[in-house]
Amino acid sequence: MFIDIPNELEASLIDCSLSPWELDGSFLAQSTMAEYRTELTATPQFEETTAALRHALNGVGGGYAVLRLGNLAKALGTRHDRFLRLVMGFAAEVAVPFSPFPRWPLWKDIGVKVDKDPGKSSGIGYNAFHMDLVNATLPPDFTTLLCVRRDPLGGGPSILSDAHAAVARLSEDSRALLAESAYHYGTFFDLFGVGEEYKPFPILDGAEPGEGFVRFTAKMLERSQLGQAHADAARELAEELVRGQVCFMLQSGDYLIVNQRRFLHGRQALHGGQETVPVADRRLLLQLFLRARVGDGSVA
Ligand SMILES: O=C(O)CCC(=O)C(=O)O
Ligand SMILES: [Fe+2]
Repeated sequence: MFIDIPNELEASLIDCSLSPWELDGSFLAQSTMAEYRTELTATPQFEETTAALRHALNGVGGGYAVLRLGNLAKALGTRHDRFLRLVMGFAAEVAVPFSPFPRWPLWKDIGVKVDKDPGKSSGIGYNAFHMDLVNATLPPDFTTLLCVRRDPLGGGPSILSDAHAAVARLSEDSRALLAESAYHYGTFFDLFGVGEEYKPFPILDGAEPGEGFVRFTAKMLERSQLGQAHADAARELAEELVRGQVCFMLQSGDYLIVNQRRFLHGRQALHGGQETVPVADRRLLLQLFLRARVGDGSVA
C-alpha cells in the first residue's frame, strides 16, 4: 500500500508549476481540477501512478495508500505552495477535495497540543480507531493526512484496520446489536457537504457485507453513554480492529489516503516528553477530505 513516485515523474513534477487553486463553495473548483489534470497528465507515468493509487484505495482488499512524496517535499519544502498544489493534484485524481468546515482552508493543521484531551485529534495520547466525521449522515469518502514533520521524539505511528474484515470476525449477535441505532458520539455544528447530524446512528448500515460505512469510533466507548449490550458489541469490534491492524510511521512528505468506506484509522501515542519540544518542532500533519465522484465505482 506504499506507492513510490518513479524517478522520471519526480524530476518532472519538481519543474511543474501549478497555479493557485480556486474554490467553488467548499469544494475545489472544476476549473482547477481540469487545469491540474491537464498539466499533470503531461508528466511521464503520472497516469500509471494515479491508477495504482486508485486501485490501492478502491480495489479488492484495498482501502488505504501512502504516496511517498518525501523527495518532492525535500526539493520544494513540505509547506510550500508548489508542493501542496502537487499533492492537491494527486488528491483530485482520487476524488474531489473539499472542506467540511466553512471558514477554514482546504488543508487543516493537525499539530500537537499538550493540554488537549490526549485521545483526540492533536492530543498526545493513543488516538483510537475511528472514522472522521462519524456522526454525519454523509462522512467524507476519503480522509487524507500529509505528514509535514514526524514526532522528533520518535512516537506516533499510524494504525489502519480493515473495518469490514473486523466486522466479519464478530458473532451474529454482536453484528445485530451494531446494526441498531443505539450509538452516538460528539457534537455537530456548522459543517458543509457531509449531510446532517446522525444521532443516534447504527454502526452497521443495511448495506451488503463489505459495503457502506462501518460508522465507528472507539472513542465513544469512553466518551458516550451507551447501553451495556451495545457498548459490549462496540468493544468487541474495537478489539477486532486492533487484532487486524497494520502500523507504520509516516515520514515527512508521506501522504496517507484512507477510504473511509473500507478502513478505519488512528494513531499510537506520541513519545513521552512532548512538553520539552518547542511547538514549531512538534509533529505536524495537514488533513484534507475528499468526496467521491458519482459513479466512479468507489462508492458502494
Ligand atoms: O495524528 C494522526 O496521525 C491522526 C489524526 C486523526 O486521525 C484525526 O485527527 O482525525
Ligand atoms: Fe482521524
